[in-house]
Amino acid sequence: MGSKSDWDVMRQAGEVLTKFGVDHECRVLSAHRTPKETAEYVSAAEGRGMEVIIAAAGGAAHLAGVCAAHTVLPVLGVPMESAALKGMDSLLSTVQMPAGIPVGTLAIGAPGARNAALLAIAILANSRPKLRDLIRQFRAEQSTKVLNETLP
Ligand code: RP5
Repeated sequence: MGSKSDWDVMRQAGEVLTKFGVDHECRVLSAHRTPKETAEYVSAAEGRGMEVIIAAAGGAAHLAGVCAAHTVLPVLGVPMESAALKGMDSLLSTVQMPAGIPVGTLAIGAPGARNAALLAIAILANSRPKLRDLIRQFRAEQSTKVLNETLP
């Protein structure tokens, strides 16, 4: 994520990955404030065995695009909600990538954080049948919870 101020939201992505037993690491790296370190980290990711990168940033949110420019791993972008423009700035600057360098952009804020983790898990599940079973189990539990809702 681009700033520690993103952590309260992005910790939810980590919680989902942990729930599914997916190894991951969380770092603060900024496209603007630490451009060299960001490029180095992402360039080394594939060699370190990483398979998916989730990049979250707010405002002029260039982090996911910069990550995607430095790796051929799938990059999932999470636009953080911003004070000034409620995350519309983050959304547009994450999603509007030029053809040739894709970023899979999720929803603004917490739903995007959680779904980025779930989408990363779905990507990993292509080669891990046990993870796919866990996704099915998660969906079934989610459906049951909705169907059992009671209203006052
Ligand atoms: C972005 O600027 C970060 O991803 C964060 O969402 C936003 C504000 O950062 P701080 O000023 O709170 O560090 O780079």
